[in-house]
Amino acid sequence: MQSILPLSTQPVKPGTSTGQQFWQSTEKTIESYSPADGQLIARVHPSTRADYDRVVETAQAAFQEWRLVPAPRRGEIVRQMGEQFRRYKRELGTLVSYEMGKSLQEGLGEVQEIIDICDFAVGQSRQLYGLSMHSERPAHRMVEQWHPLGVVGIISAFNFPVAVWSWNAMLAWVCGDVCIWKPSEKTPLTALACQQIIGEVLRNNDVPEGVSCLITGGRDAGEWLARDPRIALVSATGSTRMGKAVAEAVAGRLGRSLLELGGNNAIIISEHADLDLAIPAVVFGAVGTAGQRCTTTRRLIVQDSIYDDVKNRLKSAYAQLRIGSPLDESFHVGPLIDQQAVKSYQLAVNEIRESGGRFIVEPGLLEGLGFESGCYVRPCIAEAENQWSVVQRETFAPILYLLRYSTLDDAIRQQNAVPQGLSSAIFTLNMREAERFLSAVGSDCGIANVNIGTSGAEIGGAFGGEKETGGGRESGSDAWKAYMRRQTNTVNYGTALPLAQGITFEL
Ligand code: UN1
Repeated sequence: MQSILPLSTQPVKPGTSTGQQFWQSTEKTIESYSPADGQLIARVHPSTRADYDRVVETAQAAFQEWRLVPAPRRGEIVRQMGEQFRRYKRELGTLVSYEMGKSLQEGLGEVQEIIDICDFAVGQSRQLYGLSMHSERPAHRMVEQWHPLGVVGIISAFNFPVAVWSWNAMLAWVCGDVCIWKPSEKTPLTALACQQIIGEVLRNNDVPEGVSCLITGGRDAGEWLARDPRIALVSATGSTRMGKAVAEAVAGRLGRSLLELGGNNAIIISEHADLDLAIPAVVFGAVGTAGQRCTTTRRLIVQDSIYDDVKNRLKSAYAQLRIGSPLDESFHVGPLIDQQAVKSYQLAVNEIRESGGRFIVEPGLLEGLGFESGCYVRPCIAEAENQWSVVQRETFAPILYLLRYSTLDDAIRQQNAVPQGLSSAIFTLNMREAERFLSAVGSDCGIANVNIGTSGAEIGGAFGGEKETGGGRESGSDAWKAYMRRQTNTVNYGTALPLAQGITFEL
């Protein structure tokens, strides 16, 4: 494990990844506890405002050079980073699992997402295409080109402590931008490990100091990025509340933001579904990462005629779930991130009961040997109604709401009747139903799947959602465009000066 972490018995100081340390010491430290066993695993210095300003200046200076490096060469450096992440997959995946609490499988899967986006970004580095247009004027040429944007601020959440950073950073780098990363204060150590892993590549390639920067801290540090006109793009992942604050601050200075916020994702199970596919998809979607993915399945909308069958199958599937240490691969479900998350789970459970909800799989807090951190809760299922306020909100915990429908249009209406719009899915073997769900009158989400669940998206597609999910798109498809500025060029290579729109102007 030590090989991916700075060797020090002192609280770790963040900085730029090539090693420069210009951090002021503060008495205060951020403490990272593992929800797996409740142990304090590191103390990290939070950045001061003065640290932050130094970082931004260093990043700005690095940008002056980095934007001149040919994009395929930037891609080559990202390729080498991908190799490093392949080399350290197990160590980093284990640290993700230990610091964040997701299962080792999912921790390794998260590092695999980094490797995948590195590969994607390498290809993208040779495909930063602009269009060419035919000018309406003779002897004129019109094209558009894409230029690097500047300093990109990345605010990431605890639940995907490293992958979401990489979707942003790898693309931003091939696009010629430089990055300042503010990881969640709940998972600072995995972020420091990533900086350490790529530091070697940056040093070996003489990449300017400041292409990859890290600041640590809570809300304050996020606000510095959001309010700072030197930050060309703020890409933020987290709660809708946080996203609204970032969006307001960035919009107030007419900056750019890319938001990936809460989800309230539903799966529709039609009477034409293959339940052998649907049930495991629902269970993985609802309890994977202990219900703390933004793509977690929170609502299940089941057709009346198969409702009881689905309910019974879910009960027996949940009875087989094994809850325990995320590092032990024989368990399906690990802990929540901290005791504050446990409180939100308990509050939601109480509210479900007060609203008249009936649990078909009971909630609960696990105690005793192996559960000393106090963060392990039972995944539960409640029969509920879509309009209840508890159902309308995203509770980051393994709580699944069971809803029912009679007609497909009613199912789609319920699926869309929440403030969030990230991920959605239908299980059906009926082609008409599937296509209707994907049509303009179907799901209103950024992600809509057929016969697979709501979570576990591949990096190749654009990732993000509508409404309170924030509208941003990250990772695949043409998400790279958010990290560049578009310039339209019209060149006159003739001997006359014809004006557009047929206007004549003679002197
Ligand atoms: C998140 O929870 O913020 O689709 C990201 C998924 C993962 C990413 C989730 N690939 O579930």
